[in-house]
Amino acid sequence: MKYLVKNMLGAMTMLLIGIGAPTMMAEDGSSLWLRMPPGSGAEVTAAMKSTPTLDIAKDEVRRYWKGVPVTLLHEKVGRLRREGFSIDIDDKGVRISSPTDIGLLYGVYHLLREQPTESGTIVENPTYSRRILNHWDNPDGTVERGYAGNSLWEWDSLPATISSRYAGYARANASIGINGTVLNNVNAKAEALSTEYLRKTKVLADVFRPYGIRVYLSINFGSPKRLGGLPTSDPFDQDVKRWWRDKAKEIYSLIPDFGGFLVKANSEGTAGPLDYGRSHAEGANMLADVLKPYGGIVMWRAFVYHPEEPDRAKQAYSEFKPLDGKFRDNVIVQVKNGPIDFQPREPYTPLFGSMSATKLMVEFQITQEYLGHANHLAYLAPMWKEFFEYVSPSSITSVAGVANIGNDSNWCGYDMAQANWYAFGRLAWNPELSAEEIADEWLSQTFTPDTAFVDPMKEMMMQSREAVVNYMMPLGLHHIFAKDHHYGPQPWFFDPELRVDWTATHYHKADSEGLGFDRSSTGSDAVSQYPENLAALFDDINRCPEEYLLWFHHVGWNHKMRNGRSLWNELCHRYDAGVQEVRRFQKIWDRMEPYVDADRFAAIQDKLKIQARDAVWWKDACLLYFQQFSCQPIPYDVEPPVHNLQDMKEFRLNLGIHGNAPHGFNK
Ligand code: GCW
Repeated sequence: MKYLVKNMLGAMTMLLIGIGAPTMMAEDGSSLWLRMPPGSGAEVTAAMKSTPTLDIAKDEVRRYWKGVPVTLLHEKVGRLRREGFSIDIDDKGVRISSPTDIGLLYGVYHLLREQPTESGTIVENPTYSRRILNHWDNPDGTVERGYAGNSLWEWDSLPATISSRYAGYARANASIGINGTVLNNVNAKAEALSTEYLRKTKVLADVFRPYGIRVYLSINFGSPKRLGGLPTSDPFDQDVKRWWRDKAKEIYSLIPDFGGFLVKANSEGTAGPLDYGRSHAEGANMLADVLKPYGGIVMWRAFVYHPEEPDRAKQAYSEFKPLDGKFRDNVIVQVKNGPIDFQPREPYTPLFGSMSATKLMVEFQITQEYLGHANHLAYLAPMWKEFFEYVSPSSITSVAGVANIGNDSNWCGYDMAQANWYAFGRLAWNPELSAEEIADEWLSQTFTPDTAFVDPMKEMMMQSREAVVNYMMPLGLHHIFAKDHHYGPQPWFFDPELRVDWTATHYHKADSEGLGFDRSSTGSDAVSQYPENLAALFDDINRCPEEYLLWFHHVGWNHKMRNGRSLWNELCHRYDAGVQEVRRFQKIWDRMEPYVDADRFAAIQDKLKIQARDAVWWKDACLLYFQQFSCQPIPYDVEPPVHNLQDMKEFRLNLGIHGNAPHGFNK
């Protein structure tokens, strides 16, 4: 009887929830960090004529601001730049001033984020005028290195159908100051520039414009030939130039504020000016001249490497440094933060600081191609801050980040990965912000401002990237990933049929003597590409920062580390520390249950479980493999392997859709 009553009550509750309580809907992470509680319908006035951007700004205030009346003003106060704003608050009202509508919208988002209560003045200017997401999205809906489902852009149903997520995407970006988006993969299909696709692109640009977001496209340098049917794509050919000029005219007639082109040329098999005996600068300048009359720019990537060059880390510098000063002023050379490829840790690319007559922008990777996809917690702000410790923010002109966004309901495939999208935007706005401050902001907005939650979570986020480095490739190891999917370990990977710089053994060079890639002055001499003081530091095995040791040196197994351990023992301890850290993260998260909704709590708990399992997999695979060369025992105080090497070699990742890492790996 009791049982029946209980069940009836249950059924009635379900009914009530179903009818009257939409707030009980499952928490799917789709609101990102934009979870402001409803405002008090505050009064908001704008001294100027309505525009779509101002309407959004006013609407956000009305819906989410709980305070004194707000006035929006077009005004160039003090040192305000185009997108900058100032906020003056006293007990009678808030006054947001900016020379532009978008500056006012940024001011509103700042107000809502900070919820300031005391009187005072805030002045904000973005450090960079271009803060751009790079999507590696393909026209067929797949996303290269994307782990959050398919592309957000529904090309098949555009231009007729406009998904509500387009505006949601634009709003999220505007709230953190991102003002540009490259819609398609740098491995670009020529069809991206077809009239059919440009019409679709125009619709996206129209949705994004009120949020201050400009659209850019990646182009295939071979488009005149592939799309235009010309016999060549030689940048010096008159018909080719005319083709590009006509294309630019078509683009700007549809999208008057089109941002420009992103180009991956002569890299990993893409077409480029070198195919015709022209230089990167000559190719880039031809496009720059075409876009110049419209105010467009060319972002030309420096991600190049050739099979003939024995050290891939030296390539971008060797190829681009001689071109310093040869690019038009509307060309920006886009350089990855590290000289190889978005590894968990790399020293910075030495091109930064050495091309004073060329505009440079940094390319960060927000999507975690090499840091556990959308399965591992790796808060990337500390990594990007590390870059800025070596590269002065003022030596670059703009910032790009490879997006981690897809059509998953939580946008990023992992609630915690949303922090990296957020952090990218905030750092692109102001690289001086600390990684802690950003984590604090994100946690408070995304979950709860309760310090009992924010403090331990912030500490965990701050340690998370280092944990990944430790269980994947500590002490400067790099690129020992499984071929293609870049998820699991495969330090033994070697294929004589493949170019050597696509194999793992090439990067770690383990042998009976030791481990690491010798880039010192007696090795590949990559050190010489750095400024003198750093070159000397990196070159000296006893002074080289230990986090870069195996990047720059081939180090003996018994080499004494600064803490007194041998290299082998230290390696074992680092792998172990990575694993133990993830277990600690699991415990921290478990204690957060009271502060978080049940759905996100369970989702993050699941992901941490996967990460803990993967960390052991990495540790066992790498230590057992390297042990064959060191011929030394794993120290007693390091957790012994639970796998054996042969099994690990036979395991294969069962890759899910579009190369997404699954939740398990199969034989
Ligand atoms: O990191 C490598 C990736 C490729 C990518 C390339 C690039 C878009 O593995 O998937 O291609 O870099 O940055 O061009």
